Amino acid sequence: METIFSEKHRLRNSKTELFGGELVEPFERPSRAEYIIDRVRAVNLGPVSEPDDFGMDPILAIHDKGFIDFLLTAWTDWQAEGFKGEAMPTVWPARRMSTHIPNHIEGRLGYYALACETTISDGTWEAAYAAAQVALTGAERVSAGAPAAFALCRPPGHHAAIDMYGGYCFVNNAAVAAQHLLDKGAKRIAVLDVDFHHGNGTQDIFDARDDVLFVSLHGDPMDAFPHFLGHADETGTGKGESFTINYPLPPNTDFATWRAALAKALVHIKDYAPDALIVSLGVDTFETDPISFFKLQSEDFSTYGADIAGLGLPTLFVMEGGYDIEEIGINTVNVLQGFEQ
Ligand code: SP5
Ligand code: ZN
Repeated sequence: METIFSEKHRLRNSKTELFGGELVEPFERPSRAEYIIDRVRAVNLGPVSEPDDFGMDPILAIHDKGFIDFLLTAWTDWQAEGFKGEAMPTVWPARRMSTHIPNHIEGRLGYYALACETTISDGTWEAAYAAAQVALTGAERVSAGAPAAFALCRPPGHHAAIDMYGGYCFVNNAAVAAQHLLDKGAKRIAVLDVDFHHGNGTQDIFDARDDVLFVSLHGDPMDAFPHFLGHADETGTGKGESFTINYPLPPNTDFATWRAALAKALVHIKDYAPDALIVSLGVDTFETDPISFFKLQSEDFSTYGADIAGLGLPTLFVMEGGYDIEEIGINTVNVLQGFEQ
């Protein structure tokens, strides 16, 4: 399987994350991608290629223009205020407040953020842009007939909604790739999100659409980030009704329980008969992930990779989360090798 990878991921190198009331070194850090690409090379998974540049249009096909303009200038605008730390919101348009978009950067941060653990700093936009190009290049390969490709995106994307960033995500790489496949002639795309966290951004983007099926297995939002989306009763709206399917799972879910939910998800995907599958691949379901509560073991990732391959669909894997950094390369590549066996 070909891997698409850009060294520009390193430009996303924020120094702080708000965690437990303290500013800590971010869980989503550059070494994540280094461990994964090292493992890809160590097992000879296949060629590693640089992304092509598809420009801004495919990003603007998914995201609100005002939101992207905000991301482009947020760090400069923040610095212009003379603040010493990295950019983070401190105020939100909460219940019954105005939704006018403020002028001041502190107001705009609150308007466009869905969470404040994720800071914006130097290079954030450049890395997020490169990650989207990685996903687009992977989609291009699958569109051209590759049975599978791995878009090693960093920063991740599945929490980024039409006009919101957060959860370490800025541009929704999987959604940008899905739209690209549709634009290239696919009629239906399925997105299977196996990251520990609910893919609220992807769900938001395709909520009212029937040309993208969104299926997610994740920690129950009653107990896990992003807390405010991902319940089983969210099934899509309007034309998109029944094209969103959520499997929230409780703390300490083991592989047997997780795999049973995956089996149900795969039946829905098969029935939908998509032209291609996008897997939002987060390996934060691992038993020792520092911020998650599922109990998958390394060999389980190989097993479920093979389960996904059973669909027989052209498949683009798009990297999302995973924070047990020492094991992230093994677990990620186990899925890809399990798929190829
Ligand atoms: C892409 C992705 O995986 N994003 C995840 C963002 C999660 N950020 C908030 C984490 C809050 C974790 N609280 C964990 C408590 C652990 N005891
Ligand atoms: Zn996650």
